Amino acid sequence: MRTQVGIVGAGPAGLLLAHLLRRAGIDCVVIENQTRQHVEERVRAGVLEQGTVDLLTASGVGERLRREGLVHHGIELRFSGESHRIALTDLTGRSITVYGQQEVVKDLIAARLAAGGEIHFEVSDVKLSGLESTAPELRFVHRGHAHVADCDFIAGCDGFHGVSRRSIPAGAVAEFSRGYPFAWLGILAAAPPTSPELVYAYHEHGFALYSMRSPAITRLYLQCAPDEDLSRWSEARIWGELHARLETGGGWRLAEGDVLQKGGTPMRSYVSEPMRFGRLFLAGDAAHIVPPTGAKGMNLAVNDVRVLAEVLTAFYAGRKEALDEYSPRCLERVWRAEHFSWWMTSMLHRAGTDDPFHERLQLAQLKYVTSSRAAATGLAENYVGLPFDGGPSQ
Ligand code: FAS
Ligand code: PHB
Repeated sequence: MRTQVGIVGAGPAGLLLAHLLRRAGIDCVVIENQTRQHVEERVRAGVLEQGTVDLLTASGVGERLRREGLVHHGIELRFSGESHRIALTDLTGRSITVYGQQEVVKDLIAARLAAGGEIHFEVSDVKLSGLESTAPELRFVHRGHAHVADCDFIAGCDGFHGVSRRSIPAGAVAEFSRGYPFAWLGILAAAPPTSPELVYAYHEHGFALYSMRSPAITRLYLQCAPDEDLSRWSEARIWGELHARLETGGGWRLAEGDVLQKGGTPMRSYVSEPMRFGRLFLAGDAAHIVPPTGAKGMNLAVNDVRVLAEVLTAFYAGRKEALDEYSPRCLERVWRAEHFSWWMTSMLHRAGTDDPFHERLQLAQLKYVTSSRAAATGLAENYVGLPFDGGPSQ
């Protein structure tokens, strides 16, 4: 088959890129190695930045998001038995929307299929070649048949463990990474949220995060060991730790409910530079990973493909040099988000080792960010999402 852009991966990055390219009149092929059901049911991110909401809405896939998304104007930081609200909208004029990543994926799949586009699910044996030529090839097997897509460009939107980044010759990229001595255990519970906003808790037992998905579904995370055996976490133990870490002296209580899903999220900071090799462009988790404490992962993927759709549109309009803008423009935002995600993670998680100096630094940072308008504004403007391409933050 012949296409302008071969897209590997039908997660938020690949699907939104396909949507934006179609709107620009650019043809693309989307291949995905999982089933449609798998990608639509995979529970991951939950917080959309203002810019993400605006982009999805402006590009015509925000109708259900506007109807079902929960718009929030603040978050809470809990430590030393007290709760402190960060008034996101008062401080920045922008808000966040709580809307599960899987809902965004469902909306984008529906939009592509409704527009007559295709998504090749359950592909295998994906191979990229000719990346330094002007006619890269995407080979894959689908329903037992081998296919070759002759492309102008390939977009590697296949996540951290995908094939795209691994198709770049060693030495052609610089990799930057940082590990953490903890991970997250996450649950989805059939319990009505009892807090109107998200709660980030710093506690001697470890970090906990209170989030939600709907008026009937609560989303909760707690810090655990990086190699935690989740089978050792009974529901009773999970709820016990969540009560201990989230409930301060203020009388607020966490509502329990049936645990619908339980899973682990590894903590990693990672960037691969540049986000391009010849005619291969990496976007989203294929190029970078952030610890989820800052709720940046999916939002970064959105910005990457927003820029990629722009530069590809410029290329086809005759501005060949636009391709060179992609990686540097994306990396500006990537590194800002890497720092913010590392900073939120370092401030809120117990390091696991007895380090009283580090704990006092954390408390000093938490007290400062909840008592100084300037410090709170710094957290807020990163959390709601800085304007795209470094525009004015107010
Ligand atoms: P994705 O990984 O979402 O999508 C890549 C797609 O490519 C997948 O569908 C995969 O099946 C497919 N693929 C892989 N290899 C392929 C191949 N060889 N051929 C074809 N297709 C292939 N972020 C937050 O902000 N908050 C969170 O709470 C949060 N929780 C997370 C929990 C988990 C377990 C994980 C892994 C990530 C989490 N993230 C979170 C980050 C996550 O939301 C990512 O940032 C987001 O999924 C990035 O989207 P994509 O870049 O599209 O990558
Ligand atoms: C979520 O609701 O899944 C969520 C919210 C905020 C985060 C991470 C995950 O920082």
